[in-house]
Formats: sequence, structure tokens, C-alpha cells
Amino acid sequence: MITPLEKYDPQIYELLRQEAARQSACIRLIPSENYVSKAVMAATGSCLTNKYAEGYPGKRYYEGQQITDLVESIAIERAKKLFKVDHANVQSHSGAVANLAAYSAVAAPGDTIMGLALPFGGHLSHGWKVNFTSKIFNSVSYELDPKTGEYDFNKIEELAMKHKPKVIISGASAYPRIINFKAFGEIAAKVGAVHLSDIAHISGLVVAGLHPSPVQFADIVSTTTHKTLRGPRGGMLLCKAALAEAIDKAVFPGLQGGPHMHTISALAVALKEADSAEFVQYAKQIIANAKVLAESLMEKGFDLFTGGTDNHLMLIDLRNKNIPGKKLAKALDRARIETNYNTIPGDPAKPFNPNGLRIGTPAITTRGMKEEQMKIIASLIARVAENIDNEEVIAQVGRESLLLCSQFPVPEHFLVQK
Ligand code: DSN
Repeated sequence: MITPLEKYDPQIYELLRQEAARQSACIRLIPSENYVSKAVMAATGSCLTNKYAEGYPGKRYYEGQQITDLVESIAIERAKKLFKVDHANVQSHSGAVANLAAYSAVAAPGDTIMGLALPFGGHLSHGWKVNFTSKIFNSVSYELDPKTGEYDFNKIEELAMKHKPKVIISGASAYPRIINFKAFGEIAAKVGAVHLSDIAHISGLVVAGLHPSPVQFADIVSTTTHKTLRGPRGGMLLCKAALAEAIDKAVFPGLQGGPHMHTISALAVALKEADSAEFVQYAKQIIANAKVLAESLMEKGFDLFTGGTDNHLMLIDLRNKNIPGKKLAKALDRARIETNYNTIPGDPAKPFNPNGLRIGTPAITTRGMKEEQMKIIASLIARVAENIDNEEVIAQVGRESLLLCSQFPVPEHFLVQK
């Protein structure tokens, strides 16, 4: 597939080659990123990108759906089996769209939705003030207890009783601990709200049985497909049978036109991969790696929010180091260690210049790195932090990161040859 690209558009070809090389030659610790398999990549780049398929299997608005109907039905059935749900909609172009579709399926403009505040690890699409979801709906945000870093269910219930939201959202983008979905379900039931659980970050851990599933306690579950789940970029909605029609209508024709059939075919492949013993092993290793990375960082004097992690990610509170998150993230990037700066719950600083750093282990686990490499990575991070203004040391750490990467090659499809 690369030869015609190289021939026709050497400029884009060269940039893709450089990006492949970059992804190969750096330690990627952004917890929402991963490396997909060669099979997922092949389906993503397939002829299905040429096809419009507005509607759903068996009821489309264009002809020529002999294959697309089969592909989408397979993706749906695999999602239903894997997540143990009555219904799956695999058409959302992203997690944010999936969330918006979920709200619009069960709430009207002006109704109240209630989600975790962005600076506490919530997602923009959970009704944060700069997001469109807060313009359409009346948005109320709950926070974590800044002392323990845990959910304060008494406070969440109090807020829910006061505002009587139509939708309560559980789930987060930067929460390092197990989420008690049952407690959210009980509060939602008490106030007559729909419980939407956004498991974008942890869906790979959920299907592997390593994080409790929200399915039993939530009316709707949303997820992205490309984080721990390790599929193509996209979103998915899972729900009970009673909400199936409303969810499908909300996605199409409510919010989207044609589904991205190439992505849906790749999602089907990823769901097949996730339904395997190898995937469970990968998910176990993600958590084992995160625990060792967290412990090693704490041994080096880093302050971790909640004192560690139960899942794939951790939040470093840099206030004791006196280094702004952005400054460290940029220095680490120069040392071939890719992270993202992030707010720490209760952080007085703005999201664009916060005091925290968010890191996670899915991508490095896919490369085959294990506990031993986590200790090395923790010391590389510590050396950069201790020498934040010393470019010579940062360059040396970069060489060591490169060496580590060379010992754990990225699945070969990433290495676009020149
Ligand atoms: N942008 C994603 C993340 O990095 O967590 C959330 O959608």
C-alpha cells in the first residue's frame, strides 16, 4: 500500500515515514495511546473507505451493501459478546460523539447532565464548560475529594438530589483507581437519572476482566475503541435492549451521516483480538507494568496522586519537585519519552499549565516491555526531572531511551520502509 503513496505523494509519504520512526524510537507513555496490530491497520486502510452505508445492517439508504451489512453485523455481535450487552452501536466516529449521542438519546436540550469536572479527570464531553455539551444541556460537575483523590459518593448523591439530573456520567480520563460503578448506578436510580458510564480509558481492562464492568449498573456504556482496547480510532455505545432504538437513532440520523465502514471493519478485527487469552495477558501486563512504574517513581521521590494506581495510568503531582507539568513533559519529549501534562485534582493551576503529568503503560506493554523496563523508565524520567535545565543530560537520556526502544521493536507494520 505504501508504494503508490510514495510514488504519488512523496511529501506525505516522507512525513508518515518520519512519524513511524518517531513512534518507534520513543517511549510512548500517553495512557490513551497504543500501537494497533497489523491486522487492524490493514482493515483500516481497506477498500471500505470507498463505501457509504448510511443506516444500519438490513436498512440502508444506499445500494451495494452486500458486504458492509455483514461486516457491521460481525462487529456488533463481537461487541455484544465481549462486553456482555444486549445491544451495540459501532458507528460513532469518536468517544465524544458517542457521549453526545447517548445524551441526546435520553435527554432533551436544557435537561441537566452531571459528570466529573475536567480538572478532576473528567472528559470535555462530560459537560465541561468549554464543550458544546454544556451549551445544549444544563451541566453540573461533581469533583473528587482532593484529599483522598477518591469519589465522594455522599457529595455526588447530594448534588444529584439537588439538581435531579437526567443523566449521571461515571468514568474518567485521568483516574488511576477502580471506579465503583455500582455506587453511581444506585445514585442514578435514586434520582431517576440515566446512568451513562464512559469507559474509554479502561475498556480493554474491562473486557479482560481486570476492572469491574459497569454493564450491570449502567443504562448506557460508551467507549472509544483505540485506547486499552487497542482498536482503530472511533467510538462505541453499548446498552440494554430497551434503549437500543433510541441509541441507534441518536447516532444516525441524529448526529452522524455515513459510518466509517473501514473503521468498523477494523473494530471487528480488534474485538476478535480482544476476545483471546493473549489479550488478557497483555491487559494483565499493562496493570503489572503500571504498578511497578508507579512504585519506582515514588521511590525516586515523585508524589503520585492517590499514592499509586490500580489500572493503566498514574498522575504525578509535581508540586514537590517545583517543576511545571508542561516544562517536564517537553523536556521528556526531547529525551524521547512521550507523556502529557495534566491537572491534578484540586490543582489551582490552569489546564494549559498544570502541575501534573499523566503517564500510562498500554503502548509500551504492546511493545513487550515488562517490569524490569519500568524501573529503567522511572529512572530515565527522574534524571530528566533532576536535570530539567541541563540539555546535555536530557540528550544522554534520549540516547538511552532510544537504546531501550531498539530492544523492543514496534510491531513491524509500523516500520514504513524507504
Ligand atoms: N483525549 C483522550 C485522553 O487522552 O484521555 C480522552 O478522550
